[in-house]
Amino acid sequence: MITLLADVSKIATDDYVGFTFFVGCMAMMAASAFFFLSMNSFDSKWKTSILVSGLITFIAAVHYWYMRDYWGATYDAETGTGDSPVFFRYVDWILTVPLMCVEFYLILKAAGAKRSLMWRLIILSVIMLVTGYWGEAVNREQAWLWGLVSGIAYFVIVYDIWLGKAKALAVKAGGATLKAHKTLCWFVLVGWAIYPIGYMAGTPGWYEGIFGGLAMDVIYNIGDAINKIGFGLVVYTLAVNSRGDSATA
Ligand SMILES: *C/C=C(C)/C=C/C=C(C)/C=C/C1=C(C)CCCC1(C)C
Repeated sequence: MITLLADVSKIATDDYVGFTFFVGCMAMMAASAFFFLSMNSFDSKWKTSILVSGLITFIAAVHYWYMRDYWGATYDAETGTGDSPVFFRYVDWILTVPLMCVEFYLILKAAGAKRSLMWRLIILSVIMLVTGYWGEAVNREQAWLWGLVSGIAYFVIVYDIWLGKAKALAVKAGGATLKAHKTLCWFVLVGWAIYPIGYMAGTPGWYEGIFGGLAMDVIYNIGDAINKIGFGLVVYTLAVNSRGDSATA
């Protein structure tokens, strides 16, 4: 018992990064179980969407497991700091954010969404993340420039779903799909905007005076919990609300 406990890395009571990694990991696991177990109660039209929701939180749960460990292993109790698991963070995002783009495509497929719409969003999200990684991990002296390029890709995504083709398809679909699309759009506009704040808190630049005192990883962890679990729940709600539609159709 005592040797077992000795192997468990402790989390200091004021280590908010470690705490949010730990809670984030549990929340992602619980959400995955929820999505996977409820999947089969929907007809095939929605099954894939719920599966993708579960995959997003599951991939995050595995990465949070590693990130929690990485932070714990590098944590220095005296200074109250550790190393940010930048690599695991971006591997997680590069897998899960494109899957969120797939979700947009899946809910709009019935209204006639084409694969090209999905690939456009995926490519934009990859540009957004690769340039973000470059600024955060490789070329930190010019983090502001990479962040700007990343931000432009982000705004094109926002434009596409709010005002572009995706919007037109959602209007065409109407009903529960339009409502769900709108909610997902708000997640991307407001929920995703949390990440650039984390980025500015964790990289050097003119913005240091504004965001420099904040803990980048806490901001990212809050963003992930809201966006990954929240996004999945919107899709789940859409599937539940559409049950009646298919029964009467
Ligand atoms: C589950 C993970 C999600 C939804 C991650 C989303 C990440 C972003 C929207 C990141 C955006 C960034 C910018 C817009 C500029 C600065 C660099 C990034 C990569 C933090």
